[in-house]
Amino acid sequence: MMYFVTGNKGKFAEAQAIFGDLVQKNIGYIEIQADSLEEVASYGMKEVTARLDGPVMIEDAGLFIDALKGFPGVYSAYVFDTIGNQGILRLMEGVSNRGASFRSVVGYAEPEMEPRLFRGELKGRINFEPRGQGGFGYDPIFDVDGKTVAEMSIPEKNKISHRAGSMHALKEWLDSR
Ligand code: ITT
Repeated sequence: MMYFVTGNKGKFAEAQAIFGDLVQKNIGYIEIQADSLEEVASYGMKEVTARLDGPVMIEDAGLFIDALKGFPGVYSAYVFDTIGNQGILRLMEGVSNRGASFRSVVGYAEPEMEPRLFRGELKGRINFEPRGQGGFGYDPIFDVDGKTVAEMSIPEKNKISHRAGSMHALKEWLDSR
């Protein structure tokens, strides 16, 4: 059993398909204003390990758009909640370089253990219009080889995604101990 501290149901469903025995804790933690997902996750780990007794995981993710020099990056949640996918598409109007990546950093710790971080990345392209009903967040505008992530099932997304990358890295580390 492991706790996953997140308020995001889509993330939890994807993580559960990877780990199985997972318990969602929607208790929140402070996401500091920092330059990297790693800093946000490290700081978050301090807070959740002080509050929960047991194996615990958090995950910080973001969308990094090449032509926007990595924006929205660490501001992805705020940007999604304010301008959303339509706002991103508007910022990308007339931009031919559509390259982008989703990045994920997982933080993990057990009591008395120094937290560890694991990373994953998915490279793709920003679409010209949203497509698909699955996934969450920026998935409808993020295209991988002609299909948006929102057009993928959870098992399909979990074969390639940033989150599956970071979580499988954690899983491998756990299995290798
Ligand atoms: P937590 O409670 O786990 O922090 P959150 O939704 O705030 O949930 P993040 O800060 O990690 O999660 O996510 C930043 C933003 O990026 C947020 O708007 C997400 O919807 C979006 N996002 C994260 N992972 C995504 C994915 O796999 N596909 C599409 N959008 C994603």
